[in-house]
Amino acid sequence: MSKKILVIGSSGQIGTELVEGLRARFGSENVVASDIKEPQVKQDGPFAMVNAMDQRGIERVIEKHGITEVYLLAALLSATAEKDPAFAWKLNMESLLIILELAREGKLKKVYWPSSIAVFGPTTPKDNTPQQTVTEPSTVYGISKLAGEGWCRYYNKRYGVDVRSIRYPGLIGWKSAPGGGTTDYAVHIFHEVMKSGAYTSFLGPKSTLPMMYMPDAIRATIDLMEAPSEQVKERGSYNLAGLSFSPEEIAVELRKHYPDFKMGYAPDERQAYADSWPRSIDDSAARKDWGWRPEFDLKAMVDDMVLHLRKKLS
Ligand code: AKB
Repeated sequence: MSKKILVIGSSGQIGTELVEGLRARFGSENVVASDIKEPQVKQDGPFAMVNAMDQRGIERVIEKHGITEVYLLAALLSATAEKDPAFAWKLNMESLLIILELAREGKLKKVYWPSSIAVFGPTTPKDNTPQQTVTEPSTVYGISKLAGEGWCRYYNKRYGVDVRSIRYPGLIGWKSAPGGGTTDYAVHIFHEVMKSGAYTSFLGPKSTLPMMYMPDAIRATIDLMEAPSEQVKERGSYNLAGLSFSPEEIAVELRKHYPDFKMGYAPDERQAYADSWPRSIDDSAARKDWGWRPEFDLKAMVDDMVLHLRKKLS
């Protein structure tokens, strides 16, 4: 049977770029995008309007297209989830359990599900945070991701489900808009510098967080899914590091392109979530098991973002 991929939550920040990356690699007709909202950018290839909690609807799409692999991206992120914790838990957990069950029943060969640095909490070591360490998350988003990692490990161990996962840091890209995360400031800042030359950050100047440029994140995701099964030793979720910076540091880098750029600070409730997360991540397990290496450092990421976003906005 040939590879047929379904991306659930394809219209969000990661989905928009992942669908493009998967279609470039495996052919447009072999990647079905699905969401409850229309895609952010027009894409060639099949699209299905389906809710990630609608088990029958998902089964119908899987049967209709002969799907063999699912990338489940639908979720409420940290800031949005805190506004409705009960719904965040329901969406983030139900959608995962539906897909894991379908895989257990043999209807899918492989599953990808993203976790996050939000599984860590204030009691976790902040620098070079290890793969295995204290995980006491303080957001409902982090609680749901930690529980999800447990379910992935369980379905793999008990039923042999081939599920793979990455703990994403904050993701930065120019093709799609972020949706409701604490790390979103690192995308907003680019749009605002180009529109108005000024930005007020909702995180304080010294809030260093682990981040990653989207091309690295998409490559990591597809590489992990394509790695031979025996190399994927971590069946909860892999730590992944790209770069780490604070609002103050990205402002310095942006001033190399926009010398008059004005940065202000008005920390809000998201500051507490950021304060509970690591500053940097130890990703040696991903490097050793399936050969992960990031390509973009802060300067390379800012240069590339400015180049592409400038073109896009003009
Ligand atoms: C968020 O800020 O909620 C996300 C994440 C770190 O998973 N970008």
